[in-house]
Amino acid sequence: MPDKKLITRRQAIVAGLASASALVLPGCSEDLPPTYGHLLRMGDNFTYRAQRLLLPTQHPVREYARSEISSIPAIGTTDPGDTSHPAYTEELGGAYAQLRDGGFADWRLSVEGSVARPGLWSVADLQRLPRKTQITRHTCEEGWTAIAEWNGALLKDVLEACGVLPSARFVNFSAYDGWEDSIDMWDATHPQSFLAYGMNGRDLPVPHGAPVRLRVATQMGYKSMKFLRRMVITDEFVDPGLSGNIQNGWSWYAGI
Ligand SMILES: Nc1nc2c(c(=O)[nH]1)N[C@H]1C(S)=C(S)[C@@H](COP(=O)(O)O)O[C@H]1N2
Ligand SMILES: [Mo]
Repeated sequence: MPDKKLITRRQAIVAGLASASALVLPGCSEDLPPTYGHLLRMGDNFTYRAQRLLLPTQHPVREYARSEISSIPAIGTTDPGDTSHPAYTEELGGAYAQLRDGGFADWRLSVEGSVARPGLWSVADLQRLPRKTQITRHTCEEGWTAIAEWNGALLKDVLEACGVLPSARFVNFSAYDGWEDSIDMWDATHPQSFLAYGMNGRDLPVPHGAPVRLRVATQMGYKSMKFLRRMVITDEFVDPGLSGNIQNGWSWYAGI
């Protein structure tokens, strides 16, 4: 809703900085974001904790008008079912190709872990939840940004429908190109975190993550995982190792 007056995250950060004359980051382990025990990962601690201190409530990121939608390049895996793709495996890529050829009618998102009702979600199941739309800016670590409209279900609504347990702290995602990543509950329940099945008013196309991708407006583009396969809710951080962002030298936490 671009015409609605919202306090943007930027304004909130400025306000937070102005009042936080002494920004102390206490060493309470509960606040610690996960790291991989790697020296370079210490930056995660700082950005994560500083953002959580400055933005204790889930301020929305800026939304745009339809006229501001730009063309968004498809980055990384453009089709996990393409046998020539370096990430292709028969198990994942082959399975994706079959689902793609069937118009994703057989696609199911497996929801597991710290939920009262684990299960398999089809696109139609997600479409039965309230359909939400956001026009937000996608920011890639490679230096480009683009504005698109995303249509989908709030991740929060999906989690609630699955009966997420109070002990749950992380939502872990796996994709058909073998990628694994996670976000914390704060970002997962943010009002602009979507499981998107549509883009610019159409079904989500394959290069952009069909049939369903994560869309996390509060973090850099690489956190918005495409080609979703599995979603595991955990009480503890799960380190995906080389299947995660560390393979690219990217931080686990990439708040913007
Ligand atoms: N599964 C998967 N998700 C992914 C990627 C990828 O290669 N595989 N690339 C990420 C990166 S770096 C960016 S910038 C965005 C790009 O989204 P787009 O291809 O829709 O532009 O997807 C993110 N999600
Ligand atoms: Mo990216």
